[in-house]
Amino acid sequence: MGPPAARPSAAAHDGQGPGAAASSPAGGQLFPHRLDWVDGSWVGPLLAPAEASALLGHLLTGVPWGDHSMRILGREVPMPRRIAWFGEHAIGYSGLVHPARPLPEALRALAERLEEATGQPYNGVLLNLYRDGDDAMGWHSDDDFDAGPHRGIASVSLGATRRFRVRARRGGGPSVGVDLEHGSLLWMPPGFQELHQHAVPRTRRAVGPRINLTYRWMAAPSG
Ligand SMILES: O=C(O)CCC(=O)C(=O)O
Ligand SMILES: [Mn+2]
Repeated sequence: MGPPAARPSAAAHDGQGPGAAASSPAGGQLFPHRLDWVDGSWVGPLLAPAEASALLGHLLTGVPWGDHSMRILGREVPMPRRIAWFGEHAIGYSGLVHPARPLPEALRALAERLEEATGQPYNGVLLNLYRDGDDAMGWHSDDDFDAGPHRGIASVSLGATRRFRVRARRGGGPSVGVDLEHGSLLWMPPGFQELHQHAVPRTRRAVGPRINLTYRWMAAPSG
């Protein structure tokens, strides 16, 4: 990672998709055809379209999706997406504790591929299901859990292409966006969450369902 930047670097281009060849390996493993993005993050194709479609279909029907609510300006409102958690440890999310639950085989196999691609292990994955363009995710950073020594996040997208936006946590400045396509991987390296927030805004385009999987490492709870 380069030196800390107050805002996304000039290398980020709005709406740019994967395609640029990588010159440097990630975590000691070469990941070809990636686009280097903001402050050490990158996006690239991970799963072939048929493989991504098979996984999407499997997860849409096979995952126990949960509907939750969130508090905005003192009001309880439905969360505009469905979620599920699989991981070695419980996670606190949206005001609830989601218990530890072993990763199903397909998600464990994907964790191993991500470990190879990014050079970091993963022991948990948060799944978000965006049913259509009205489902979205507001500005936040993935820093509300103890990631121990493995602070990178690997984010796999399946289904409809949605724009993922990033902005500096401090100092203002515009956000930059990248389209996350079916079967793509976005890598957010250690240190990224401390500097940046991210969001998946609503879209007026008619889009079908999208599932995003954020793979994380969570340290064992102390005490
Ligand atoms: O859907 C996405 O691409 C982002 C999901 C996300 O930010 C999260 O799960 O924390
Ligand atoms: Mn996030």
